[in-house]
Amino acid sequence: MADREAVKQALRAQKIELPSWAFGNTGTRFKVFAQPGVPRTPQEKIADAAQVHKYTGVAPSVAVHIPWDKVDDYRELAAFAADAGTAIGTVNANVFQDDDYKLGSVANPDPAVRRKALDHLLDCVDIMDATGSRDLKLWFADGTNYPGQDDIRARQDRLAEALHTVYQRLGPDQRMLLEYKLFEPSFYTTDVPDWGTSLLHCLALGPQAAVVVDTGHHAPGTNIEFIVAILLRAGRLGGFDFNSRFYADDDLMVGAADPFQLFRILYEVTAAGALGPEAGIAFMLDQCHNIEPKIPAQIRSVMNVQEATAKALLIDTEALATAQQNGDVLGANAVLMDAYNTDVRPLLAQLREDMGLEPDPIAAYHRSGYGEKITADRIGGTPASWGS
Ligand code: RM4
Ligand code: MN
Repeated sequence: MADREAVKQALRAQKIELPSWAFGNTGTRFKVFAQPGVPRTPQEKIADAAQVHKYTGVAPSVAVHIPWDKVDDYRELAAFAADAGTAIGTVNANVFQDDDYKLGSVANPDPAVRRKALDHLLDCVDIMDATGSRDLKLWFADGTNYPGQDDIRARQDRLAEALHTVYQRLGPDQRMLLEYKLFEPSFYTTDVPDWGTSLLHCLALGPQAAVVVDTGHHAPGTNIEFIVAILLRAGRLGGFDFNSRFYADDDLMVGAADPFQLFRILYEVTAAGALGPEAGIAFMLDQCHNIEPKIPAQIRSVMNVQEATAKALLIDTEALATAQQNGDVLGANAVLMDAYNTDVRPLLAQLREDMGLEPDPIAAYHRSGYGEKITADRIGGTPASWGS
């Protein structure tokens, strides 16, 4: 049986990064529903993210998205984050919301557009230097809508060239994380549609490039934990963008649609010994809270990742190995299911008490009055939203 204290130690070591954009107003292309108290500035988003860390104790950084979180002075922003009790984490580049990018960004047939996109990516590395961020996360909307629209191989060449230039610009402790997504907004071809394409680019670039698995970016039925195992084996799993999907890129709360899948993914991580920070796996959330209140939704998401991780850590690995070795199919499966069916909430409540936190982070947040305070204080200004 897994040792409870060791499980708690491992859970303490896991750090979950929050997305700044989760705190702004978001929606679908049909409607963005405004919520009261939503941040109007990057600083207010960071303050809200700090609340999530305050009550969970395991979410000590917030990813920024540029230009949504554009400020004049990024050193100052990093200092602000530190004062608020958090830190700036991954820098996300945005080369998908400008009219110039209609035919793509770094894979665009027009060299002037490619240059503009590349300059933005290089600017993002400057921001990382100022904030002390380790990771640059790249997701490209690039692709085509119609057969014949552009040359598939030429687009890959252009993409590779841009990635190479950015890679050369990275400092020795910085990494490039390349995300993939099977489709949307491009419907015929997407330039980085899957982990294989991402991995090929990363392998060509060098050891500081790794793949990001956004759990929402796969076709229904994809065995994501298999992808995770393969990338871990290759030493090229850079991190996760966690969220839940029912259909496509839904960006719902992680662990909400399929907690069993999340458990299976985290089992691959724990089995590879890749939970702690030294393994360099970034556990990020990439979510939007369109109809639910944002700060409690982020707290819930962090708790969901912790619950799945705790269950993965509770797997009796010795019993599992024995059953596997003996070809005991049902026995091996039962070992996994025993762990999955364990109620880990008391263990996590205990862990929080050990850490000097309230056992129920959501209740503690509600009791704090922070939600009421931001609703009263944040009057006027423009609430942060998709695209700003
Ligand atoms: C993309 C991708 C990126 C995220 C944006 C908001 O679909 O998942 O990681 O930065 O959405
Ligand atoms: Mn993502």
